[in-house]
Amino acid sequence: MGDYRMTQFEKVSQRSVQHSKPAGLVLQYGTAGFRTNAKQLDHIMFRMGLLAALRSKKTKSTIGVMVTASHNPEEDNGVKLIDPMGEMVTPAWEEYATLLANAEQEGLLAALKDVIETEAINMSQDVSVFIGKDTRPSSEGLSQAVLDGVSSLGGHGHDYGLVTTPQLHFMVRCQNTQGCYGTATVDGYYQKLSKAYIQLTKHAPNRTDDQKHLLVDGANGIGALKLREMEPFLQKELQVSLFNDGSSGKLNFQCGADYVKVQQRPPQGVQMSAGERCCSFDGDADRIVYYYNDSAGQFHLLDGDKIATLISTFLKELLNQAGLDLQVAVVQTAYANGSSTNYLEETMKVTVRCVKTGVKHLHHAAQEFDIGVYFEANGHGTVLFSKAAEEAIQQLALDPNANDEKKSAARLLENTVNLINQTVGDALSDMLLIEAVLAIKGLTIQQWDAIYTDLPSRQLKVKVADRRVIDTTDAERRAVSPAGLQEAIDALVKKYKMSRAFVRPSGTEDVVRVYAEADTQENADALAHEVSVAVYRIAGGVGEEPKPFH
Ligand code: NG1
Ligand code: ZN
Repeated sequence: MGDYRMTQFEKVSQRSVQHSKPAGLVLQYGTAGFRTNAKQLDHIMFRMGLLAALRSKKTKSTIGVMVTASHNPEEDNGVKLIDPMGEMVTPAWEEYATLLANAEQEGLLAALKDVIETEAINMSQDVSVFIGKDTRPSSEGLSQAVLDGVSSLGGHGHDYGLVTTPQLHFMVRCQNTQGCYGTATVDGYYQKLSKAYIQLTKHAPNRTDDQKHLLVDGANGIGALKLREMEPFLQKELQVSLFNDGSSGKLNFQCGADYVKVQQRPPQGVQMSAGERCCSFDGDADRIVYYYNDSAGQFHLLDGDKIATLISTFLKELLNQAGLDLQVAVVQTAYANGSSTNYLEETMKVTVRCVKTGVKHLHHAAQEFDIGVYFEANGHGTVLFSKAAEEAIQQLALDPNANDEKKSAARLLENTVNLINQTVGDALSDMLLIEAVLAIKGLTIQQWDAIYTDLPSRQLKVKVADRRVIDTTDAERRAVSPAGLQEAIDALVKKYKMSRAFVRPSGTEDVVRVYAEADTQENADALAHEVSVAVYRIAGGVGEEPKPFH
């Protein structure tokens, strides 16, 4: 009794041959999805299309698939899945992603059926998947492979083409909230954000054109294109000089947020005068850092920690004015500068929580508070408002009995909520929020920078044979294996003042990351180097032993 129509599984089987897996290749769904050289990713994309289709059936919602490798070099690419409310896919499904990705060609159907069975997925349920990509040359073909995966399970994929990562997250949430969060189009995104931004800047009426001026390094990526698109919506309330817009330079090469943060120097290709406010996006525009050169030519970086401080201070002040009793907390990782943590806890009296590296951990922790501000030091971050907090703000803004000061604060808070992309860190949204806060508070970038002074720090990488030999605890601040490593780090840290150091295996690169801070830059550099040597010797370093930093 053969069925003459092709079954779904036969179709998957047939199409998968066109996206065949190199035998023996093993890849992990890491802190930011799959990420490696683009040449190794075609089968991964097809399979993530399949998995997104299953996730859509399971959740009866739209799921997102973003093709990007963020701040990695142009020859890399990657993919991550977006859950219905616009957040990172839930951990159990990261495991399925790894399973599907590593099934050899002949085992793919069995792996797929395993997921279907374990999750009891109703295969007659409809499928809706939103797909976006960054500007890498490889993204075009790879996003086609995702679409192929979706359609071979009979699903409908909506291809948004070139979008920033946070725009796709935003649109997934809009779609699954039936428009409550906004309209699921790129224009809908510009409209929502620009409206809120223009409302906020009305509270800073006398700004000069100079004060509205911002230098932006687009990392030669998608953020540059999308900023150009958004500019007309901002009605000259922000006046941008855009550099590294992708017209000639290479993606993330000597520019972009990661370069500026890790190298602690300005990007190539930006003409900065003393005191001018500048910012850099990363390659998919979900990170932002600010910086300026002072009149002595000294470079000053304002990273995710400074951003979190500015935003949480602003929110706390507004809540006070509004008389709203809502708790503001800041979520950081071990990479947060010690001075920022100190300032937030001691001076600002806000709750600070430290979690493991990776956006999903920060996002999750931030959800536990009325208002959770989360930022990685590298500039990825946003603010989450609980439903109760949003309702309290809205109610007060409409309350006929509230006094003018309270009402005005509530309206400012309302527009702040609308300006923030609550799904994920968003360079465009964060930039507008920072610009609005500086305008309303009448702060220059130097005054913002002076809120607290960073401890000098240094980040390094060490190559080891297998980075999984390093296991950590206490939000990655201590290594539990290999034996002797933590003791070695403790002994080195003791040699310096105001010092701290930790190591952890990277989730996106085949390296061990080393972080150190101390009272002077020389000491931070020396400590980072000494810890690198300890990692090299105790954790199976490969290649040459790390050389001193200078
Ligand atoms: P890994 O490679 O796991 O350190 C890096 C960043 C993370 C996060 C991810 C995703 C640092 C030290 N690490 O992760 O914070 O942003 O990339 O892009 O910045
Ligand atoms: Zn990114």
